[in-house]
Amino acid sequence: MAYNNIIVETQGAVGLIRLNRPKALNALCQELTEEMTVALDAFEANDDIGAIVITGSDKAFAAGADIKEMQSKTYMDVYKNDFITATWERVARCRKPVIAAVAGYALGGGCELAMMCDFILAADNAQFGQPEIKLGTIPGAGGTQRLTRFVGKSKAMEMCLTGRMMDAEEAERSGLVSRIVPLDDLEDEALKVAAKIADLSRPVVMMCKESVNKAYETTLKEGIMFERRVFHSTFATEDQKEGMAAFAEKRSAAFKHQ
Ligand code: CO8
Repeated sequence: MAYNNIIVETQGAVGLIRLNRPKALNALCQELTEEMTVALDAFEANDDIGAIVITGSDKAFAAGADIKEMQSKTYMDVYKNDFITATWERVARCRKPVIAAVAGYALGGGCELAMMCDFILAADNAQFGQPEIKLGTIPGAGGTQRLTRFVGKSKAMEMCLTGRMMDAEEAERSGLVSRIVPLDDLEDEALKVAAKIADLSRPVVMMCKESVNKAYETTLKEGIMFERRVFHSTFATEDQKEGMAAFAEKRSAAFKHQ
């Protein structure tokens, strides 16, 4: 498929999706949203891909949903179509690991998109925010929910109520991003981390991701039980046998992804 708003590449076992609407600071218009879904479906279906990186430009990961496209929509338009967020949840439903490599603005839906990924690597110029309140609306793709889980109620509340931005340092300090990388190194670093993950046992990586995500959705007791059962089930994979044999034999593991 030819994409108009994203650039899709593969680098070895890593799928790279670059948001590409530079004139609109990568605002997430409807067409971009649909293209992202198609690209993710293709990477998920491709056995040669073990991890996915989503990135933007040096100036903007994404400055939010497309305000100009949204402004005239009525309640019935957005309600009937479950406007935009139902589609974006595709990112959170990915079974393969997805890394957000964020430089510049990650605002509104851009911040929400980054938070739907499994972890966020931030360039030193990254700025995060949920400025919807300044537009007379509220975050609509998980901003009030995921941001609160990442940074706690007080900071999330302040950010959502004032719309102020958080720089990379503050985002790292408060647990929103896993770490900060110099802007020039961001993409290489994200691809390197993704390649490392893609080299591991892919089914076990998926199980691990499911288990960490469970921590957000259930009680500690149930999460621990879920984890234990998944841990047990890794023993049914060939890759667990290979991984442990390789350790004992002092060699690198050659996972077959099964
Ligand atoms: N939508 C549409 N166009 C945008 C957006 C946007 N979100 N952000 C920037 N642009 C456009 C500008 O209109 C401008 O276009 P033009 O040159 O034609 O006037 C161009 O991008 C460059 O922008 P600026 O001139 O404003 O650039 P600055 O460097 O001066 O400012 C800012 C950068 C601070 C990022 C500024 O552009 C800004 O405040 N943008 C809006 C940020 C915002 O409010 N985002 C939240 C949008 S609402 C939302 O995301 C709801 C989420 C719903 C779910 C989404 C699911 C993923």
